Amino acid sequence: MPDTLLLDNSHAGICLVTLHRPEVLNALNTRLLGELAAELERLERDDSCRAVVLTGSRKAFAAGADINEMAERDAVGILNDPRVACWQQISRFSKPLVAAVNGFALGGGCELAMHADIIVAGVDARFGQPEINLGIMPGAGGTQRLLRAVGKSMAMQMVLTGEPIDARTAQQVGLVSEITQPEFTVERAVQIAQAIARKAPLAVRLAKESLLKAMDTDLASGLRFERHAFTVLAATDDRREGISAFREKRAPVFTGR
Ligand code: DAK
Repeated sequence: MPDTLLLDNSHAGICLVTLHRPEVLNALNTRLLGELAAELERLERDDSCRAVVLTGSRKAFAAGADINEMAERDAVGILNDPRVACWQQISRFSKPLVAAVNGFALGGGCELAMHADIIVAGVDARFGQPEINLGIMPGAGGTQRLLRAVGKSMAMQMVLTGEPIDARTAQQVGLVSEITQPEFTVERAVQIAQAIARKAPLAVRLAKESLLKAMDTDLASGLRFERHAFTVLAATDDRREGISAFREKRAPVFTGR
């Protein structure tokens, strides 16, 4: 059992993963990142899990990399840093991932939230990349995913000043899809995950992959990928079922084939 994560499987089809190092605002140390990477790898293979919700506490989603642990690493240690493999593992997760963010999402915490496909935030959430204040810079996608999410000017401002943005600004610039009262953030994220979990699994998987392609490829290649994925889905039982259900005015029963 992981000791830096709380796991809740009480919502059908959904696994709710809660970061749990409350004494340090969920600072991401090697243990937590390793446990999270391992858990996502396990959920990847678990057919009963259709989508994952990732959250932290009311005060902090995560306040970044564990600065005390970072202080122990020199340049050589960073080159062989086991956390790099954890981040790579997390970024390969192919099922839908919804982040429910309350409080601080800073540094690695903001980067972790950006690994999610959808971010729902409490009104009190703060997103920031304060690494510059420590004489470093983001190292887990904070320059790449943030720029793609919020555009050049806001990403530059956040990374170069280290100043966080609030939830409303995060929503205005497209980092966050919805804002809720903090007590409902997780509930809303679970609702969204459940809505996705009811759809045809192959369609969800390929749609996610296709959307992510748009982040890192040119339009022609992205369109080629989309056409290919669309053609693959044309041959599925779930496509036949979806269309039949519509015509027969009933709810579809998807099988994932
Ligand atoms: N690490 C370790 N401990 C932390 C922490 C952190 N990031 N953030 C907070 N804590 C601890 C505090 O030290 C404090 O512990 P005690 O003093 O009680 O023992 C406790 O959590 C409560 O925090 P505060 O007392 O500071 O609470 P406040 O409400 O006053 O302030 C705050 C909250 C979030 C504004 C403040 O704690 C803060 O500024 N925290 C640091 C935020 C930060 O700079 N984060 C960026 C870290 S650098 C990598 C990839 C990515 C990264 C690194 C490597 N590779 C792929 C290798 C990422 C780097 C970063 O994220």
